[in-house]
Amino acid sequence: MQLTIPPGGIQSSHLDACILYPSGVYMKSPRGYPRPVCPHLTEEAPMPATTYAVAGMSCGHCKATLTKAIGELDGVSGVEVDLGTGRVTVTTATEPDDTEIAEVVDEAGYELTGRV
Ligand SMILES: [Cu+2]
Repeated sequence: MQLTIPPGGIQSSHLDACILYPSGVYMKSPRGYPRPVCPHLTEEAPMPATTYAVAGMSCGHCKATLTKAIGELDGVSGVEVDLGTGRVTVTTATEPDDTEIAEVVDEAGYELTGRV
């Protein structure tokens, strides 16, 4: 079966209601329309977010440095740094490699003390 992802990708709100139109494009099914399981459910499954405790962050510069350093790792699609709580949440395509993340945090001058 030929799959075509519409421009802009599948919206998450469509995930429970995707049907394949003859044009080959998945769109939200009209109300009452039978709803076969959308193949994008597996492809577009929510990416895991892992939160780490990181010591040594104090300002916006720290935040920017870590966001960039961790964001450059393979498979990382998002980095959220919370200076107030000293936590860094990393969104990844697959289960993140803690050792690899700890390494870049260390290289940037901070210390990853573990998962939260
Ligand atoms: Cu700083």
